[in-house]
Amino acid sequence: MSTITVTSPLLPDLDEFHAMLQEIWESRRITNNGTFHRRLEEALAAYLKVPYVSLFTNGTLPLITALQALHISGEVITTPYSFVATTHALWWNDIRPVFVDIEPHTGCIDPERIEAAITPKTTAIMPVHVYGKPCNMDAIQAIADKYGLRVIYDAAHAFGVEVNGESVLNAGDMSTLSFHATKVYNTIEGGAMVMHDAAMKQRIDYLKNFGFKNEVEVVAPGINSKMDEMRAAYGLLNLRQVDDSIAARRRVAMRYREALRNVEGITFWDDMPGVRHNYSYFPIFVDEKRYGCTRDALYFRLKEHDILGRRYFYPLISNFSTYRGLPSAAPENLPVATKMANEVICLPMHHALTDDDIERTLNLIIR
Ligand code: T4K
Repeated sequence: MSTITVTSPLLPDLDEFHAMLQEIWESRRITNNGTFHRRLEEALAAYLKVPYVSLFTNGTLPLITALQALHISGEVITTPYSFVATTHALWWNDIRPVFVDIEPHTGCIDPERIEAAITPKTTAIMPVHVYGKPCNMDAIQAIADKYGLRVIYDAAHAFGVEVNGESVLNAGDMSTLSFHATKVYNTIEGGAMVMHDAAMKQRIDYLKNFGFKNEVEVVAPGINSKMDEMRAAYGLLNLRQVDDSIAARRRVAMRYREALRNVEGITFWDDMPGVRHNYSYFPIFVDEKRYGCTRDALYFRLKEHDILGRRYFYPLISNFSTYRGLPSAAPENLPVATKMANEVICLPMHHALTDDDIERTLNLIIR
């Protein structure tokens, strides 16, 4: 029986990719803001309905660079329920993370708990649209405006997500994306930053190229995080098929929901009204008492049958050794996140799942 992985990369047509590689080979321009890099930035800005996009080599460096560009220091309020890169970006900037609990109906930071965590050292909020579920952006912005805080969204999971026709990437001061192989849209490794004005786009473009403004001027101690031409070309091809991929993921989500709706002890989220979801993940939550076995028992049962779900995001970031000692990391401060991390399994979710794959997975959950 074949292995079913939690995700599988969207791959461009090899012949088309080869034709693009041929073009790159002939031009001999293989990186440093080449033609494909520029074309992909424009194509993404149009697709995502955002004013400016700056490409990066992954989804972690735009987070680190955004904090640098906005001169964020002191303390930043963030969520413990995310991939560890979110908090690591703060650590790399010598910023103290302050963890705030999440909403049970989205998994995103709970705006009602943010104000209590603000201190004179707080300079920003870094929320995550976890699994592509939109944060409560209006409430977060209202708090940020009241206290003069910046908002940087980790939108690694939120490619193409819209609320009432507006991209979630337009919220806050900046948003960052990951184009890792495991994401809805991938450039193998890759990422991007979305910003609102040309001056910031210019600054970010300098920062991701060591800070160089021209051959002789460096505006700031930047980093090297430029996407190369091969990945940009690959990204252009994948952009053509991402809508079909999202539609295929949606069909998987619909089947999972239909089959699991009345399974005692298993819960999941439905679509939110007015939201264009990207179905990047399909988390289910296992209530041990009602389901009759633990989350881990179900996780390992799936694994024994070559179905590789993932316990994203267990352990919580606040439980990793680097962050465990922070006062805000105490489990009593994070009851909703702690419960979610202990109950979650992300089921296989990607465009290439067959009906057999889906039924094989469901049959092991519905006993
Ligand atoms: N912020 C958030 C909220 C994030 O979730 C992430 C990354 C970031 C920031 C940082 O973005 P990047 O710097 O990574 O661009 C994955 C990814 O490495 C990571 O990008 C992602 N989030 C995180 C949630 O998950 P793993 O360790 O779970 O991946 P792995 O290698 O176990 O792969 C999962 C499954 O996917 C495998 O069982 C097989 C399948 N797979 C994977 C790869 C890489 C394939 O079929 N083909 C492949 O090439 O981390």
